[in-house]
Amino acid sequence: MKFKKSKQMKIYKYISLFFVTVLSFTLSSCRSSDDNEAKDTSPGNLQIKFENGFNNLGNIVLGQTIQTSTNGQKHNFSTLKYIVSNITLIDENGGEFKYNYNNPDKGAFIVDQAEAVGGIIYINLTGIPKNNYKKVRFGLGINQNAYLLGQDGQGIFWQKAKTAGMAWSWAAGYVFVKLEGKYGTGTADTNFMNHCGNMGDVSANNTPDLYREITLDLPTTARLTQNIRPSVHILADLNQYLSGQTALTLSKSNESAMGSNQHLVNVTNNLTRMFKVDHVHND
Ligand SMILES: [Cu+2]
Repeated sequence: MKFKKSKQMKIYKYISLFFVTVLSFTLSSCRSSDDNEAKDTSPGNLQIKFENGFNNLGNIVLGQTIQTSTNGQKHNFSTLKYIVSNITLIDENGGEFKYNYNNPDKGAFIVDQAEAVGGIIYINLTGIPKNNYKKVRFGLGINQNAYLLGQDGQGIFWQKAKTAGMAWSWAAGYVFVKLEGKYGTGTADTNFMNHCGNMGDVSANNTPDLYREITLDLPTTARLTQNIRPSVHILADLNQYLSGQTALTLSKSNESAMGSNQHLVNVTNNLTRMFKVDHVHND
C-alpha cells in the first residue's frame, strides 16, 4: 500500500514535471520568436557593387586595358559611365520592393569607372524592408515616365548628371551610357565616342526608347535585416559592347555617335546582357 502510493506520487511528479517542461518550452519559444519579430521588422540597408571588366582580362583600367573584339578591333576605354535607376528587389515569394521608382533625385545613380575604388563602384541604399531577396532588377538609363516629370521633378539628379557629363540639353535629356576611348586594327589609336540616350520625349519625337530594365538572379539569397546589410556584387562584362549578341565594328560612320541611332540601339541591347550577380555578401 505504501509502496503503491509512493509510486503513484512518483508518476504524478513525472507527469507534472513533463507539463511544466512543455509549458515553459512553449512559452520561451513564443517569447523568443516575438522578440525576434519585434526587432527585425525595422528596415535595413543594402549595398550594390558594380565591377566593370572584360571577363577574360579582369578589371578595366581607363586608358590602359586593351581588348580585341570578335571582329578583330583593338579598343580601350578612357570614359566608361552609365546611369542606373529604379532598383527593385524581389523576394522569395515574388513580392517587389521598388526603391524610389521613377524618382531620379533619390533613386538614380551614376556608375563611373573613374570613381572605382579597387575596381568597384559602390551604391548604398537605405530604408529597405527586412526580407529575403532572390533577385534584383534595375534600369539602365532613365525611364520615360521619370523624364516626363520635367526638369523641376528631378532638379538634383539633373544637376548631378550635367556635372558628370551625363546629360545634354533638357530637350535631349540624359546620356544613359557614355563610352569613349580609342580603337584600331593594329593599334588602338583612333578616337571613338558612343553616347547612348533617348532624344527627349520618344513618343513625341518618334525615336527609339533606349531605357532598359535588367533582372538578375542572386546566386545566394540576400538576407536583409536591421543588422545584416547584404552586398550584391555585380560584374559587368564590357566584352558585350562590341562582341555581344550583335557583333559591332567601329568605323568612321559610328565612331562619333550620340543619341539613339541604330548603332546605339545595338550597343544598348548588347550592354543589357553584360550584367550578372557574381556573389552576395550577407554581413
Ligand atoms: Cu564581392
